[in-house]
Amino acid sequence: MSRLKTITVVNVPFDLGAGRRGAALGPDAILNTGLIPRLTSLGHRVEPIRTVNPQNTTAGNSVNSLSGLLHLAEVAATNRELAHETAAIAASGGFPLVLGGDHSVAIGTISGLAQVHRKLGVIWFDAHSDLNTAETTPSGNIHGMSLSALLGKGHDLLTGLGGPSPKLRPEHVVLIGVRDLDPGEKALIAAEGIRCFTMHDIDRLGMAKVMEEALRVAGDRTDGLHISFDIDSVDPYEAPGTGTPVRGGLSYREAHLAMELLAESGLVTSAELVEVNPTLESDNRTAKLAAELICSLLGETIL
Ligand code: 6HN
Ligand code: MN
Ligand code: MN
Ligand code: MN
Repeated sequence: MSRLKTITVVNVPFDLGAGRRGAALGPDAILNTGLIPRLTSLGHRVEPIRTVNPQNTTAGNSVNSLSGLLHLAEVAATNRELAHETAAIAASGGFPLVLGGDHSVAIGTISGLAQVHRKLGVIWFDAHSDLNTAETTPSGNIHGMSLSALLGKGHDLLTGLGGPSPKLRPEHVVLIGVRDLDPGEKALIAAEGIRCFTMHDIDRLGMAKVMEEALRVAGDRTDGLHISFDIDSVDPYEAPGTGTPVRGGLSYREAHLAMELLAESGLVTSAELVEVNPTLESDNRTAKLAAELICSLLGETIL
């Protein structure tokens, strides 16, 4: 796969999958840092931006408390539309770059990609694992359930979105940066045998070794590699503008090194950057970091 890509940015200003509002402002904050000219100067071709325009309303029966899932109808509708976009971009050989939004948008991004890549590998950077279900969730927030839905566990409206379930096989998924798991998530990681590099593992092995192994797992007999990057994987010192910060995360350089090694691998076919919440900071620090990490992933180097 060529290092120079035809990139289509898909904005998803949606935050009803999270417990607090504000991540809907993430795409604009990231773009306002000058992301597009920077990608162009790397030699990529950048197509006109697409925006998935969800009904971001809390009116009516949007809180579906019967199922225990908050805003299920809105999450499903937004992700259905997003899946159409990523499927079309991937089918035409382009590189979909999704800007969230909360992490529930991974359901749409990856459900679309799975229509084109039957054996998609995913590297999921996150302080959390997003492996809750309606039975195990402590919050009802669907952004904590996106990876489980993609693995076929959860509400039919989420698992069945944009094609048959499951969208991903557990042996093709790698988690990196994890440090806050709920009991049901720990059980699912063990039951499914999902590769999980916690912060403890990163401390012990170093990020270079972790990425080498992650690429081996997610790149082994897969036909595409997606990067789902929750900005809360990075330490809150560098990324304070996010809704569910957890201490003890990736350092600035660890995050960049991971992106640089992914770029070097030449294997990445799509990416998403989620959970930037500009309302929680005043200096756009987290959006700037997000844009930088995207550029590292897409080939920007120090020298
Ligand atoms: N995220 N495990 C918690 C929950 O509510 O299920 C937090 C989830 C955070 C989700 O950051 O994408
Ligand atoms: Mn997440
Ligand atoms: Mn998270
Ligand atoms: Mn927790």
